[in-house]
Amino acid sequence: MTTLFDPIQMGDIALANRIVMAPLTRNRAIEGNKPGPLTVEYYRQRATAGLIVAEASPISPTAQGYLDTPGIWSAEQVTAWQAVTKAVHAEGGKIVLQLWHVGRISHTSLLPAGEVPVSSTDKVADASTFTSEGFIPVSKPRALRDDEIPALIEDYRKAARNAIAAGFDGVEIHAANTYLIEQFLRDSVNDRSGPYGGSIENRTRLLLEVTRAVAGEIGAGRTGIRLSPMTTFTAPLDSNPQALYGYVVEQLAPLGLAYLHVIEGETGGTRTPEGKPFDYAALHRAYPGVWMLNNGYDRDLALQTVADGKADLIAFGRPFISTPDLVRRLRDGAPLNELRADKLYGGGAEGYTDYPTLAG
Ligand code: 8OZ
Repeated sequence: MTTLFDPIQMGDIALANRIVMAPLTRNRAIEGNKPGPLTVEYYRQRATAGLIVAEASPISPTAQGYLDTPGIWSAEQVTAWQAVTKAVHAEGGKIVLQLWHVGRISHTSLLPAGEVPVSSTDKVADASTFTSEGFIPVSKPRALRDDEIPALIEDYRKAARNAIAAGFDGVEIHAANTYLIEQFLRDSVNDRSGPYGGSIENRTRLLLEVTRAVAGEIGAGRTGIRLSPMTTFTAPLDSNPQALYGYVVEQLAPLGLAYLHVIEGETGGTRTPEGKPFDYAALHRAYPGVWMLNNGYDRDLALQTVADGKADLIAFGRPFISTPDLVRRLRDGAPLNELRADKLYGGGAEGYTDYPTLAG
């Protein structure tokens, strides 16, 4: 029987166990949107994870939507990330970077002078973002023109190349949590006509073009994707999530990707939103590759889910923030540290690198 603690080959990446640190925004980047020394230490402390998915990282200055997130567009950022990947590899860990474009979840004050957020639509999101002025409503976006899409895809390709130059084992394309790619996927946001709007096929086109570009650049075996069919973070659900995400998975299935990462239910919230059923097992049946699940897993559910073959990998978010030695604690059945929720976003070492590990 397979357990959570067994190794697994995931595309080109060999993992020591099936416990994944989920991508987690912590807003502790230093000047130039670079990971600093505290971030090196934070990931080093968590390197016993089978895989770390490093936090969502904007692929270009225009892709940013929150204060102090670390980017992957500049040479300085590549150098800064090298310290992170080196530290994780020295501990025997594996680490991929989540490639992020926020789309319309941004504010002009976070963008290069004169720019507004871009999206599939020019409709403003009913959402706020964190800026130097605190939490404020997002700016009205402009709809990307079809002829701007090739440059956008080029930004993803360059970011993937940069991630490999920074020493990452691969990348995860962030197609979840109602950011840019999901703003194209869902008919609740995407009001375009033309090749990127209308049918499910057209709304999925951007995701597939990005995926092929990234996989073509760094190898499919180093490319993963994250999806969140039922998350309503900054946008309503699609009118037919089962059909939309069923098509997405069917299209991704033959590409030979490292893994597919699916958030069940509402990201960071309930796994089973009231009155909103979704058949995740149907997606899994349609996907032949490595299957990662996330959201609200505890030890028992994670052990059972892997033992039952319902997932190959389980990603843990908040448990990995509070408990750097989560793998050992899960193995021993030891209790986890308490999360300091007031230290999640921004700040320094407190609630970031000062959580204790078990002695001995
Ligand atoms: C929390 C705060 C800011 C960003 C996501 C990247 O939801 C995020 C995020 C989460 O995927």
